[in-house]
Amino acid sequence: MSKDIFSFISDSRQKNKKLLAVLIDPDKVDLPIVKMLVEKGVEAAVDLFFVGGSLVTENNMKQVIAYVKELCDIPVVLFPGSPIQLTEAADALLFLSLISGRNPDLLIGKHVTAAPLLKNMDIEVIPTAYMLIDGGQPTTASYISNTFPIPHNKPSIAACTALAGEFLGLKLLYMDSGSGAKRSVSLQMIRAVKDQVNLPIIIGGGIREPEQAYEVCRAGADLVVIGTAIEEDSDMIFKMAKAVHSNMESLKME
Ligand code: 1GP
Repeated sequence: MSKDIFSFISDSRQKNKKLLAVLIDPDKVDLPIVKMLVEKGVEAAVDLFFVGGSLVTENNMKQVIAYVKELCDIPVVLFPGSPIQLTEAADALLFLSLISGRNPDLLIGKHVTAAPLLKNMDIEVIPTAYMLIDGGQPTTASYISNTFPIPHNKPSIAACTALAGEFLGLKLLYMDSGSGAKRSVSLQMIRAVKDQVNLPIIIGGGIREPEQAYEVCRAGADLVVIGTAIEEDSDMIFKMAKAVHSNMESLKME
Protein backbone atom coordinates (compact mmCIF):
# COMPACT_ATOMS: atom_id res chain seq x y z
CA MET A 1 0.00 0.00 0.00
CA SER A 2 1.27 3.47 -0.75
CA LYS A 3 1.61 5.94 2.07
CA ASP A 4 -1.97 6.84 2.79
CA ILE A 5 -2.68 5.31 6.16
CA PHE A 6 -4.38 8.41 7.54
CA SER A 7 -6.67 8.55 4.51
CA PHE A 8 -7.43 4.85 4.93
CA ILE A 9 -8.44 5.39 8.57
CA SER A 10 -10.36 8.53 7.75
CA ASP A 11 -12.18 7.04 4.75
CA SER A 12 -13.11 3.94 6.73
CA ARG A 13 -14.58 6.18 9.40
CA GLN A 14 -16.67 8.00 6.81
CA LYS A 15 -18.06 4.62 5.72
CA ASN A 16 -18.59 3.52 9.34
CA LYS A 17 -16.21 0.63 8.72
CA LYS A 18 -14.51 -0.16 11.99
CA LEU A 19 -10.86 -1.17 11.95
CA LEU A 20 -8.76 -3.60 13.96
CA ALA A 21 -5.05 -3.12 14.62
CA VAL A 22 -3.00 -5.90 16.17
CA LEU A 23 -0.20 -4.58 18.36
CA ILE A 24 3.10 -6.39 18.10
CA ASP A 25 5.49 -5.58 20.93
CA PRO A 26 8.96 -6.45 19.62
CA ASP A 27 10.04 -7.34 23.14
CA LYS A 28 7.45 -10.06 23.44
CA VAL A 29 7.84 -11.90 20.14
CA ASP A 30 10.42 -13.80 18.16
CA LEU A 31 10.26 -14.16 14.39
CA PRO A 32 8.34 -17.48 14.38
CA ILE A 33 5.65 -15.85 16.53
CA VAL A 34 5.58 -12.84 14.22
CA LYS A 35 5.08 -15.21 11.30
CA MET A 36 2.22 -16.98 13.03
CA LEU A 37 0.56 -13.67 13.99
CA VAL A 38 0.89 -12.35 10.44
CA GLU A 39 -0.55 -15.53 8.92
CA LYS A 40 -3.53 -15.42 11.26
CA GLY A 41 -3.83 -11.67 10.76
CA VAL A 42 -4.06 -12.13 7.00
CA GLU A 43 -6.66 -14.89 7.40
CA ALA A 44 -8.69 -12.76 9.80
CA ALA A 45 -8.30 -9.69 7.53
CA VAL A 46 -6.98 -7.40 10.24
CA ASP A 47 -6.54 -3.89 8.95
CA LEU A 48 -3.25 -2.76 10.43
CA PHE A 49 -0.31 -3.95 12.46
CA PHE A 50 0.95 -1.55 15.10
CA VAL A 51 4.53 -2.17 16.19
CA GLY A 52 6.05 -0.58 19.26
CA GLY A 53 5.86 -0.28 23.01
CA SER A 54 6.46 2.14 25.85
CA LEU A 55 9.73 0.41 26.66
CA VAL A 56 11.42 -1.71 24.04
CA THR A 57 14.61 -3.31 25.30
CA GLU A 58 15.43 -5.53 22.33
CA ASN A 59 17.00 -3.82 19.36
CA ASN A 60 14.83 -5.65 16.87
CA MET A 61 12.16 -3.11 15.90
CA LYS A 62 13.39 -2.71 12.34
CA GLN A 63 13.81 -6.46 11.90
CA VAL A 64 10.29 -7.21 13.15
CA ILE A 65 8.71 -4.56 10.92
CA ALA A 66 10.69 -5.64 7.87
CA TYR A 67 9.63 -9.23 8.47
CA VAL A 68 5.94 -8.32 8.75
CA LYS A 69 6.20 -6.40 5.50
CA GLU A 70 7.96 -9.27 3.80
CA LEU A 71 5.15 -11.64 4.81
CA CYS A 72 2.07 -9.56 3.99
CA ASP A 73 0.57 -6.39 2.53
CA ILE A 74 -1.15 -5.29 5.71
CA PRO A 75 0.17 -1.81 6.52
CA VAL A 76 2.52 -1.46 9.47
CA VAL A 77 2.23 1.56 11.74
CA LEU A 78 5.01 2.49 14.11
CA PHE A 79 3.70 3.20 17.62
CA PRO A 80 6.88 4.43 19.26
CA GLY A 81 7.65 4.83 22.92
CA SER A 82 10.68 6.97 22.14
CA PRO A 83 12.66 8.38 19.20
CA ILE A 84 15.17 5.54 19.40
CA GLN A 85 12.43 3.31 18.00
CA LEU A 86 12.16 5.34 14.79
CA THR A 87 12.63 3.43 11.56
CA GLU A 88 11.37 3.99 8.05
CA ALA A 89 10.74 0.28 7.68
CA ALA A 90 7.12 1.02 8.66
CA ASP A 91 4.50 2.60 6.39
CA ALA A 92 3.46 5.25 8.88
CA LEU A 93 4.37 6.67 12.25
CA LEU A 94 2.02 7.84 14.98
CA PHE A 95 3.70 11.12 15.94
CA LEU A 96 2.35 11.04 19.47
CA SER A 97 1.89 14.07 21.66
CA LEU A 98 0.94 12.88 25.15
CA ILE A 99 -1.70 15.52 25.76
CA SER A 100 -3.15 13.82 28.85
CA GLY A 101 0.14 14.45 30.66
CA ARG A 102 2.19 17.46 31.67
CA ASN A 103 5.59 16.13 30.76
CA PRO A 104 6.91 18.71 28.28
CA ASP A 105 9.34 16.23 26.81
CA LEU A 106 6.45 14.06 25.59
CA LEU A 107 4.29 17.00 24.56
CA ILE A 108 6.93 18.58 22.31
CA GLY A 109 10.50 17.84 23.46
CA LYS A 110 11.20 14.45 21.88
CA HIS A 111 9.42 15.65 18.76
CA VAL A 112 12.00 18.37 18.20
CA THR A 113 14.85 15.88 18.18
CA ALA A 114 12.88 13.38 16.09
CA ALA A 115 11.70 15.91 13.49
CA PRO A 116 14.94 16.28 11.48
CA LEU A 117 15.35 12.53 11.41
CA LEU A 118 11.80 12.09 10.17
CA LYS A 119 12.26 14.73 7.53
CA ASN A 120 14.79 12.46 5.85
CA MET A 121 12.76 9.29 6.24
CA ASP A 122 10.36 7.81 3.73
CA ILE A 123 7.49 7.39 6.17
CA GLU A 124 4.04 8.93 6.61
CA VAL A 125 3.94 10.99 9.80
CA ILE A 126 0.51 11.18 11.44
CA PRO A 127 0.12 13.81 14.19
CA THR A 128 -1.68 12.00 16.99
CA ALA A 129 -3.21 13.20 20.24
CA TYR A 130 -2.30 10.50 22.73
CA MET A 131 -4.24 10.22 25.97
CA LEU A 132 -3.44 7.78 28.73
CA ILE A 133 -6.52 6.77 30.71
CA ASP A 134 -6.30 5.11 34.10
CA GLY A 135 -6.73 1.38 33.63
CA GLY A 136 -6.88 0.28 37.24
CA GLN A 137 -3.18 -0.25 37.81
CA PRO A 138 0.09 1.48 36.97
CA THR A 139 1.18 0.57 33.45
CA THR A 140 4.56 0.74 31.75
CA ALA A 141 3.21 3.67 29.74
CA SER A 142 2.29 5.74 32.80
CA TYR A 143 5.53 4.85 34.61
CA ILE A 144 7.86 5.51 31.68
CA SER A 145 6.04 8.69 30.64
CA ASN A 146 6.14 10.02 34.21
CA THR A 147 2.58 11.30 33.84
CA PHE A 148 -0.76 10.82 35.58
CA PRO A 149 -3.34 9.18 33.37
CA ILE A 150 -6.78 10.75 33.13
CA PRO A 151 -9.02 9.21 35.84
CA HIS A 152 -11.20 6.41 34.50
CA ASN A 153 -14.41 8.01 35.78
CA LYS A 154 -13.79 11.52 34.43
CA PRO A 155 -15.14 11.53 30.88
CA SER A 156 -15.42 15.31 30.89
CA ILE A 157 -11.66 15.70 31.42
CA ALA A 158 -11.06 13.33 28.52
CA ALA A 159 -13.51 15.24 26.33
CA CYS A 160 -11.93 18.63 27.09
CA THR A 161 -8.43 17.22 26.53
CA ALA A 162 -9.47 15.66 23.23
CA LEU A 163 -11.05 18.90 22.10
CA ALA A 164 -7.84 20.77 22.87
CA GLY A 165 -5.97 18.20 20.80
CA GLU A 166 -8.32 18.78 17.89
CA PHE A 167 -7.93 22.57 18.15
CA LEU A 168 -4.16 22.08 18.14
CA GLY A 169 -4.54 20.42 14.76
CA LEU A 170 -3.75 16.82 15.68
CA LYS A 171 -5.29 14.36 13.23
CA LEU A 172 -5.96 11.21 15.22
CA LEU A 173 -7.03 10.70 18.80
CA TYR A 174 -5.69 7.65 20.67
CA MET A 175 -7.10 6.85 24.09
CA ASP A 176 -5.06 4.12 25.75
CA SER A 177 -5.45 2.45 29.13
CA GLY A 178 -1.99 0.96 28.64
CA SER A 179 -1.01 -2.53 27.65
CA GLY A 180 -2.49 -5.17 29.93
CA ALA A 181 -4.75 -2.69 31.72
CA LYS A 182 -7.25 -4.18 34.15
CA ARG A 183 -10.02 -2.15 32.59
CA SER A 184 -10.30 -0.57 29.20
CA VAL A 185 -11.47 2.96 28.46
CA SER A 186 -15.09 3.25 29.60
CA LEU A 187 -17.88 3.40 27.04
CA GLN A 188 -19.12 6.55 28.75
CA MET A 189 -15.76 8.23 28.18
CA ILE A 190 -15.62 7.15 24.53
CA ARG A 191 -19.12 8.58 23.97
CA ALA A 192 -18.23 11.84 25.72
CA VAL A 193 -15.15 12.29 23.55
CA LYS A 194 -16.98 11.34 20.37
CA ASP A 195 -19.63 13.96 21.16
CA GLN A 196 -16.93 16.64 21.36
CA VAL A 197 -14.47 15.93 18.57
CA ASN A 198 -14.57 15.15 14.89
CA LEU A 199 -11.40 13.07 14.73
CA PRO A 200 -10.90 9.35 14.12
CA ILE A 201 -10.81 7.72 17.56
CA ILE A 202 -8.41 4.90 18.43
CA ILE A 203 -9.06 2.87 21.58
CA GLY A 204 -6.65 0.40 23.15
CA GLY A 205 -5.47 -1.10 26.40
CA GLY A 206 -7.09 -3.93 28.33
CA ILE A 207 -9.56 -5.10 25.67
CA ARG A 208 -9.65 -8.83 26.31
CA GLU A 209 -13.01 -10.05 25.05
CA PRO A 210 -14.62 -9.68 21.61
CA GLU A 211 -17.75 -8.33 23.26
CA GLN A 212 -15.68 -5.48 24.68
CA ALA A 213 -14.25 -4.71 21.25
CA TYR A 214 -17.75 -4.70 19.82
CA GLU A 215 -19.07 -2.35 22.51
CA VAL A 216 -16.08 -0.04 22.18
CA CYS A 217 -16.85 0.28 18.45
CA ARG A 218 -20.51 0.94 19.13
CA ALA A 219 -19.57 3.65 21.61
CA GLY A 220 -17.55 5.48 18.97
CA ALA A 221 -14.14 3.90 18.42
CA ASP A 222 -13.07 3.90 14.79
CA LEU A 223 -9.99 1.75 15.32
CA VAL A 224 -9.43 -0.78 18.09
CA VAL A 225 -5.92 -1.85 19.13
CA ILE A 226 -5.41 -5.26 20.72
CA GLY A 227 -2.11 -6.65 21.95
CA THR A 228 -2.15 -8.68 25.15
CA ALA A 229 -5.29 -10.75 24.48
CA ILE A 230 -3.83 -11.91 21.17
CA GLU A 231 -0.37 -12.51 22.65
CA GLU A 232 -2.01 -14.83 25.16
CA ASP A 233 -4.29 -16.60 22.67
CA SER A 234 -3.48 -15.98 19.03
CA ASP A 235 -6.83 -17.40 17.86
CA MET A 236 -8.42 -14.43 19.58
CA ILE A 237 -7.41 -12.54 16.45
CA PHE A 238 -10.32 -14.14 14.56
CA LYS A 239 -12.89 -13.36 17.25
CA MET A 240 -11.68 -9.79 17.62
CA ALA A 241 -11.73 -9.24 13.85
CA LYS A 242 -15.26 -10.59 13.66
CA ALA A 243 -16.38 -8.38 16.54
CA VAL A 244 -14.84 -5.24 15.06
CA HIS A 245 -15.78 -5.87 11.43
CA SER A 246 -19.27 -7.22 11.89
CA ASN A 247 -22.18 -5.16 10.82
CA MET A 248 -23.31 -3.22 13.86
CA GLU A 249 -26.91 -4.26 13.53
CA SER A 250 -26.54 -7.92 12.75
CA LEU A 251 -23.66 -9.09 14.90
CA LYS A 252 -24.47 -12.15 16.91
CA MET A 253 -21.71 -12.79 19.39
CA GLU A 254 -20.87 -16.43 19.95
C1 1GP B 1 -1.40 -0.64 24.41
O1 1GP B 1 -3.41 -0.11 23.35
C2 1GP B 1 -2.39 -1.03 23.39
O2 1GP B 1 -0.79 0.57 24.08
C3 1GP B 1 -2.87 -2.46 23.53
O3 1GP B 1 -3.16 -2.83 24.86
O4 1GP B 1 -1.97 -4.99 25.17
O5 1GP B 1 -3.86 -4.37 26.66
O6 1GP B 1 -4.29 -5.00 24.29
P1 1GP B 1 -3.34 -4.38 25.24
